[in-house]
Amino acid sequence: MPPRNKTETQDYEGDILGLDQVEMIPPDPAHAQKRPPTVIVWRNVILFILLHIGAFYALFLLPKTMYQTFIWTVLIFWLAAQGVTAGAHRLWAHRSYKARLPLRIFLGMCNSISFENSILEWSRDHRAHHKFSETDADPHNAKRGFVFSHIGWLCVKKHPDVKEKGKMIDLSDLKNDPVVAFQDRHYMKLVLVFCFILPTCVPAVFWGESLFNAFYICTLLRYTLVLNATWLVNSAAHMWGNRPYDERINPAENFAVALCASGEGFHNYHHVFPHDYSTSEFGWHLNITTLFIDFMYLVGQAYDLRKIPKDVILRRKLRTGDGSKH
Ligand code: ST9
Ligand code: ZN
Ligand code: ZN
Repeated sequence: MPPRNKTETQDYEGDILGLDQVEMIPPDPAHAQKRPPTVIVWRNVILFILLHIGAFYALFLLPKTMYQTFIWTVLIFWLAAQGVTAGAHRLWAHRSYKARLPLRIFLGMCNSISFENSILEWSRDHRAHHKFSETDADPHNAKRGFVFSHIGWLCVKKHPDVKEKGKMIDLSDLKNDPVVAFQDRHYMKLVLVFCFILPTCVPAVFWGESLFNAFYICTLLRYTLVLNATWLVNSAAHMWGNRPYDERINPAENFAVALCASGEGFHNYHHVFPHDYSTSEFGWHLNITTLFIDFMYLVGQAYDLRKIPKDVILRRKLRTGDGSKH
């Protein structure tokens, strides 16, 4: 492995974005009871139901699919995943490494395949998720249960605290990044091309797959899988697994989620050290995204990779961990 640029590891206790410290806001049952009534956004409910029915139907088309279409679906899944993990999450929301313009453009395109809201909106919600973790100001507050943190939060109006406290979040770095600003401005057009048209048309044009099969498998099934893999980080990885770094918080080390979500399941570590570019104590272990960023570092597209020193991790484990090995 090439040596990392360690210039920024010294500020691990004072992250510029203020995301490194988990705010230990004590539970307030009285406040939870005061929650305003949930307003369901039926348009989203119906669209998600239709999407999942389409994805389920696509499973029956798989045996009749050309093998090239299958490979293409895996590739598009992987590109969309990198757009979220290496892009929106590790680069833009956490600034855990820096990327040159070509890589930022590539990740911006990949992110548009994922159709998970623009990088700007995704990062704003994610910064709120870390800063106000598991309170009403956290957009997918896991204290409201599995369904809410998985998909429910996208089907209801946000809690007023999300909007109110979210105003405290600084987004100037994102607004000043031309790739992020461009993607936000042209978001729906980019999604139409990268999430829907390209994944569907490439198999039909290049190897004669039917548009019908390509639409159901490469678009609906792949989109549904990427969404659910991402949502598992908010739901399952906030509920099940060991807590070797901080037993006082719910985010946990969940290997199944790490596998599905391209390396993003080491969530106890990530909430304790959110600006580690690997989102894990370890490198490539169940973590294709770290492999990808390391490769980008090798070819000069990624730099200033931030890694937490081993002695700091060990001290933290001894102080607040649950004693589990991993
Ligand atoms: C999707 C996102 O799926 C998934 C994100 C998951 C994150 C996971 C993180 C885990 C770690 C990374 C793991 C990656 C793993 C990847 C694996 C891949 C294999 N702060 O939102 P609005 C204000 S998207 C501050 O409309 P409503 C603001 O003024 C799926 N302010 O609220 C805003 O105006 P504007 C597809 C905030 O009306 C205004 O409020 N997309 C904040 O309550 C209104 O905002 C969908 O399904 C904040 N945080 O509606 C769309 N938030 O924006 C779903 C809001 O103009 N979304 N404000 O500045 C919606 O339809 C709506 O947002 C809503 C709420 C109905 C949910
Ligand atoms: Zn989390
Ligand atoms: Zn994060």
